[in-house]
Amino acid sequence: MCENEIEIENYDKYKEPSFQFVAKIEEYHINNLSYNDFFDRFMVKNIPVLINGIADRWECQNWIDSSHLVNIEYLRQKIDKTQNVPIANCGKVYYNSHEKSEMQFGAFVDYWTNKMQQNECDSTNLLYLKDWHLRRSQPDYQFYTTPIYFASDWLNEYCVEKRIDDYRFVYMGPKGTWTPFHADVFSSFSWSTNIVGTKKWIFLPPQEEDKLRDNLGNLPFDIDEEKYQNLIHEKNVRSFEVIQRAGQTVFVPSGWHHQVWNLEDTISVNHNWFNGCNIHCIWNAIYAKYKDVLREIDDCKDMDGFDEHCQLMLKSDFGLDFQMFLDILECVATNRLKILQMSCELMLNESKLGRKHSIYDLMSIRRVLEDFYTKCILENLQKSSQALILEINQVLR
Ligand SMILES: O=C(O)CCC(=O)C(=O)O
Ligand SMILES: [Fe+2]
Repeated sequence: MCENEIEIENYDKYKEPSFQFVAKIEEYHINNLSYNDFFDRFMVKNIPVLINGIADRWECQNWIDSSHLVNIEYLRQKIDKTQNVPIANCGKVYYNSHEKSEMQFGAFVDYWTNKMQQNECDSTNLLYLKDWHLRRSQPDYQFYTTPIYFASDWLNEYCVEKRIDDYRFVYMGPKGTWTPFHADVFSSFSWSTNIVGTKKWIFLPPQEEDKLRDNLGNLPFDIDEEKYQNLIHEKNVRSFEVIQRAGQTVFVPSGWHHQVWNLEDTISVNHNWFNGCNIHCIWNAIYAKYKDVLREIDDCKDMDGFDEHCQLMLKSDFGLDFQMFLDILECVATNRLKILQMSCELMLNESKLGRKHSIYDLMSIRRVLEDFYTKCILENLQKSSQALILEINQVLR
């Protein structure tokens, strides 16, 4: 196996998705955690882990000054100040998130500099620059590389190949900024590396969040509120606290709800992503959302084009519809089939995807396609999924 190969030792042992109860969140250094170990102990089992040493050689180490604080001057030099960036106001609620707006990066940096200079910490209406596509907006500025553990990333593989919006972000927030209680988009994984500063995370394993729902089924916005802290106690809600310091990376598994606070001025790099280990979670989440749409517009089910209309609603509510889900699987499967059939190499960032990993990926795609085929009532998509299953069968058998 070459040094930069993303490879697993065995694919047969992962025939069915497996989950495991966790007692605590473990911590590793990259020198003691191979790709296969990460895959086997955390990614397949959908368990969080804290990893040290990932960012040691990243260019964005320059974003830290000699006092271990944010190096604002360096940011001003490197980053285009006129670009518009997404801003959340942590003091204002809009539906189930913070109120969003945009401002120029230069104006945000001025705001942050003023905040740092104030002795009195006024924590009302704090502004948080989040979900910022800096990598895409300044592609020549290579401030980090995707860690090998997270390189099997079908979402960004597809988005980059098709040149559509990716899910690679930077977060910058003054001390006191925070992200409300949520699970990630599409039920995807995320990873987050702290460049500078400290974050506090509270994690709930999947389904534990149900104990916090109100009569209408709504989840809390802020689990710090006294009533939720009491509920967590009374209902014995399992939760884990993780303190993430500069240089540490958190792996956030699928469907684990979490809330996050910046305990200091903090900058992180985050990706949302999925792959063969959690593709069934993505499909289950799309399908559940589709069922919600069906229930919502049940009274129109006899109208012409009802199925297409459901898909439109799914795309606008959830961000993914059946067609796009199948497109992603087709794109990823085609890349893996080329590796196995034509001995092509597939480079994912700087790492080569191994043969056994490619087989594992195709097995996961086939498993989810079989379910897709039985549940999808759109004839053209049924046909395409069946054709892809046959193509995979020819190579895997
Ligand atoms: O750092 C934050 O404020 C939120 C990060 C997050 O929710 C994630 O990476 O999934
Ligand atoms: Fe998240």
